[in-house]
Amino acid sequence: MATAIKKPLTAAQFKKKVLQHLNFTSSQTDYQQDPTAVLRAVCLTVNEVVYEKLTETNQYHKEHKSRSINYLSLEYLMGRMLSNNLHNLDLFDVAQKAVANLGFEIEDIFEEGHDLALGNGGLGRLAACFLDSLATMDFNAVGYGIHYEHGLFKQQFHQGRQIETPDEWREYGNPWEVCRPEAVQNIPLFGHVETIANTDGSVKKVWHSGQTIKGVPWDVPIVGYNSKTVNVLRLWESRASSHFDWEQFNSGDYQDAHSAQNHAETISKVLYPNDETDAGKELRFIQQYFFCACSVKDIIKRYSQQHGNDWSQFADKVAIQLNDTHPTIAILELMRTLIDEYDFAWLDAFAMCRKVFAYTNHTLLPEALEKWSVDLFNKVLPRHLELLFSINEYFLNEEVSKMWPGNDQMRRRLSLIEEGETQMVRMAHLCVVTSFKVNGVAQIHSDLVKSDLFPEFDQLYPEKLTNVTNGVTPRRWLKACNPELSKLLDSKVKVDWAKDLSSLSSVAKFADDEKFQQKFMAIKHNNKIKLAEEILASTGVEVSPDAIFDVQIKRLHEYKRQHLSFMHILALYRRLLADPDYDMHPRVYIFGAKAAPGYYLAKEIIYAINKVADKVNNDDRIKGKLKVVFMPNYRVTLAEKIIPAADVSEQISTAGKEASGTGNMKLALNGAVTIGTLDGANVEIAEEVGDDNIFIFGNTVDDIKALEANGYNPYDYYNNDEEIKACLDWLHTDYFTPGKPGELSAIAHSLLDGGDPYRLLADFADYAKANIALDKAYKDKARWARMAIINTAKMGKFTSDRSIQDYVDNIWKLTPMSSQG
Ligand code: NBG
Repeated sequence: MATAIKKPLTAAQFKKKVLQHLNFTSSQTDYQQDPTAVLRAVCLTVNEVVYEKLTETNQYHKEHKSRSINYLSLEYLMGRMLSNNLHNLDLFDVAQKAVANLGFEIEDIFEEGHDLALGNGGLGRLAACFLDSLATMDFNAVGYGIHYEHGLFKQQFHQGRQIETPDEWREYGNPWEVCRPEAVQNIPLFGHVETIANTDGSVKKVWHSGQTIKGVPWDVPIVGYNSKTVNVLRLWESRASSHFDWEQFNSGDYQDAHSAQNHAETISKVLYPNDETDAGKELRFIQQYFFCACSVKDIIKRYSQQHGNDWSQFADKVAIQLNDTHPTIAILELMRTLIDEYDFAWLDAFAMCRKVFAYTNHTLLPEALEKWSVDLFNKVLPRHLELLFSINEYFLNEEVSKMWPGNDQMRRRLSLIEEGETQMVRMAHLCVVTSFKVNGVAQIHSDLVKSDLFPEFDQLYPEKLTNVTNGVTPRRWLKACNPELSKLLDSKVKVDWAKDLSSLSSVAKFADDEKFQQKFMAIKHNNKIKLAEEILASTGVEVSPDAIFDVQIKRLHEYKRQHLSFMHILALYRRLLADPDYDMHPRVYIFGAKAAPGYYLAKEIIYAINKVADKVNNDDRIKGKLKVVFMPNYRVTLAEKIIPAADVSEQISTAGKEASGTGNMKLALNGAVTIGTLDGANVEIAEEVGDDNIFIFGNTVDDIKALEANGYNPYDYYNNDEEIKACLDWLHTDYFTPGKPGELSAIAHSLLDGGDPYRLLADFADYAKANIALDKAYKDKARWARMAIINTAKMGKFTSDRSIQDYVDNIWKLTPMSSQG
C-alpha cells in the first residue's frame, strides 16, 4: 500500500484518450478554438483513472468492514480540482505534455475551471484540506455536505463598493461529480407526533410529517496523493419528492404545479454567506436538518449493507465528526431513528450517540454560537424537539444535579434550553453533552474553550475537551501552487516532503547558505512578477516586484482587523507626505476579502481601503513607496496565486478572537514572514519558527482581559497618540472622497464612540513599531532570506496530515487501509 503508485498512463495514451473524449463524448472536433472542451475532455480522462481507484477503494473497505469516519460539514471550499487531482495521481507531467501536444498550455486549461466554492472561509477550506489528507493517508472517510446550486457569491467592486453576484459554478455541469440515484433519500419535515399506547403500558411515538423532500446525492471523488485511496464527498441536493403534479397541471394550474418543486429545491439553492455569525433563518435550519437526515440515513444504509440488523458493532464501525454546531441535528436524527425505527430503548440510543459523535468548535465569538427557537424546532421537527427535551431532562437530573446538588443556577446555565422571552435551543450544549470528544482548533483556542466557554462542562466531563491544531494540505498549498519552490525543495530533501512535511526541517541548514538564499529569493521574485501581472489585470494598478508584498487575505471581519492595517497605511501615507524621504522600503499592501452582504461595517472597510488606495496609488509625491490593492473576488484560486508571492503575512486579530487561522500556515509555508498577535495558531507558528523569524506584537489574551477589567476607553489612545488622532480625524474629511466629506467616518465612529470592540487602538502603536522592525529586517537581504527559508522549513507541524493523525489517534481511532492487511 505504501509503495509509490506507478503512472497509470503515458503522455501519448493520455492524449489519445483526450482526443477520444473530444470526439465521442463532446463531439467537438474543432477543439483548437475551445479550451473549455479540452478541459472537459482532460477531466473525463482523469476520471477514468479516478473511478477505477474509487471502485477498488470501496471494494477494499467492504471486504475489510473498515471503520469509517463520516465528516459532516455544511461547507467545503474545494477550489478547482484538476491540477490537484493531476498532482495527486502523479499525472501532472503526463497531462502537461499531452495537452502541449494538442497546442495548449496546461495552465490555460486550468484557468477554464470553476472553483467549487461551497463554503465561506476557514471552516470550509479546513474541511477540504482534511478530505485531501484522509484520502492521502488511506483512511476510510466520507465527507457529507450540501450540493448548493449557488456557492459563495462572486465579488466585484463598483466605485470601491462590494457588489455581489451569484456564483454559477455548475451552470454547464461539473465534470467531477456523479449523481447516485441508487442512494436517494426521502426526508420528512413538519407535521405532528402521535402517541400510541402499547399493550404493555409503554408508548410509541409516531411522527406524521407534513412534507417529504427528496435528497439526491452527488459524489465528488477525493483523490489521495500518492496513495491507493479515492474517497468521496457526497453532496445532497433537494428535490420535490413528487416531482410534478400532472393533475394540477392538466387542470390548468401551471403555477401551483411548479410551486412544491420550487419550494423543495430552495433548500439546497444557496450557501448562507455569513462566516462567523448566523442568520437564524428557518431555511438555514431546514438546510441543516435536510443534509443531516440524508447523511445519517446514508450512514445507516452503508452500515446495514455490511452488518444487517446487528447494531452491536455500529459504534465500532462508525464515527461522525460535526464540523462546528451546524450539523448538530444529526445527533437527534440518529436518536430518533434508533428509537422510532429500530425500537431501541431510550438509554441505549443515547449511549450509542455518545459513542459515535464528536464535535469541533471553531469559534468563541458569542454571536456564532448557534441557537434555534423552540418554536421553530416544534414547527419543523416536532419529534426531535421531544427527544431534545428528554436528553435535557436526563442531563440535568442525572448529571448536573448529581455534580452540583441543589444548584439551580448551574442547571439554568448548562441547560440545553435557554430560558427567556423566547426559549432557545443551545446547539453547542447539545454537542458537548452528546459527543464523546470536543476539540478546539489550536492550543490557545482549546485552552480558552476550556477556561472561558465551557468551564463547567470541563469539570463535568474532565477528559472530553481536547485540542487538535489545524493544518493545511501541502499538496495544494505548496506543491501545486508554487511549483518552482517545490522543485528547489525536491533538490534538497530526499524524501517526499509533500507526504512528510516535517522532512522540510532539513532545509533549515541552508538558511545561511548564500547560493540557496539566492535561489529561494529568486523564486519568490518570479512569483511576485506573476502576481504583479495579475494585479495589473484585475485592478489596473502597477506594482513593483521589488517592493515588499504585504498580504492580508481572509474574510472581512472586525475581529480580524483589516482596519488595523488600514489605519497603519494612513499613518505611513501621512509620514511620507510630511517627509517624502521618509525611510521605508517600498511596500505594496495586498488585500483579498469578501464581506458578508449584510455586514455594514465590513463593507465600509472595503470601501475605505479602496478609496485610500485610489488616492495613494496616484500620488506622485510619495514616489511609489506605498501602494494599496484590493484584489476582487478572493477565493481559493486567487489565494493560490497570492500566497507564493507574499513576503509578509498579516495575522493581526485581537488576541483570543481568531480560533486558529489557516492562511497563516499557508503563507509561512511559502516563505512569508508573519507579523501577528499571539492569537490562534500564530502562537504555535512562533514556537516553531522561533522569535527571530516572526514579528509578534500587541496585547495578549491576558492583557486584553486586564484592559477590559480596567474599563477600556478608546479615547485614551485618541487623545494621547497624535498619529491615531490625525488618522481618525482624516476619515471625516473629504481628502479620500472629494466633495463627500465623512464618507469614511463609519470606521472612526466604531473605533471611538462605538467603543472599539476589537481593541484596535490599544494595539496600534505596537503594530506600528513592529512594522518598523520588519522594514529594517527586509532591507537586510540575507537576514530576510534566512527568515523566509526558516519559515518554509519549520512548517512541518502544520500539515493537515498531522491534524488528521491527531484526530485518528485521539478521537476517531481508525486504522489506515495499508495496516489492515
Ligand atoms: C473559523 C475560525 C478560524 C479557523 C477556522 C477553521 C469559523 C466559524 N471559524 O480561525 O475563525 O481557522 O474556523 O478551524 O469559520
